[in-house]
Amino acid sequence: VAVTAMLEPYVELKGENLNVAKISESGKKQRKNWTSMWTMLTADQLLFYKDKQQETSQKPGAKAEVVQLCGAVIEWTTEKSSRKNVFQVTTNTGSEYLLQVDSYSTASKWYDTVRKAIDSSTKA
Ligand code: I3P
Repeated sequence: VAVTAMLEPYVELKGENLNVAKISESGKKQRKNWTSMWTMLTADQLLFYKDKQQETSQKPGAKAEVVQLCGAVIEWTTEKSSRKNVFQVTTNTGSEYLLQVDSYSTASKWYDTVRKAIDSSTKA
């Protein structure tokens, strides 16, 4: 078990505040509304929480928005926002999320790691 675990690529990211705009839900266009979300990456999901407190909250209803990465597509975009460092995640059910943060190094760290999670969870 330990050996297999070591061979798995490390794709998780701990919580960090990213700006998120859901622009499409199941293929239906949504009004763009940028929100700062406490974001985490697991091996196959992006999790959006209102804030860091909500992540550890035991209260019912304090749930994350879950984005399934199996079969998703990620790409940088300069056309869908006037903001810098914006990338889009499109799920296999047709939901589209824009993610953004002013720091390029933070944005590219998230982009690269989410891309790896998409690749490994899609292959699995
Ligand atoms: C939108 C808001 C967004 C902006 C969007 C506007 O207006 O200003 O921040 O996106 O531009 O429509 P409203 O709050 O009235 O809905 P960016 O910040 O990403 O540029 P868009 O219509 O060009 O997407």
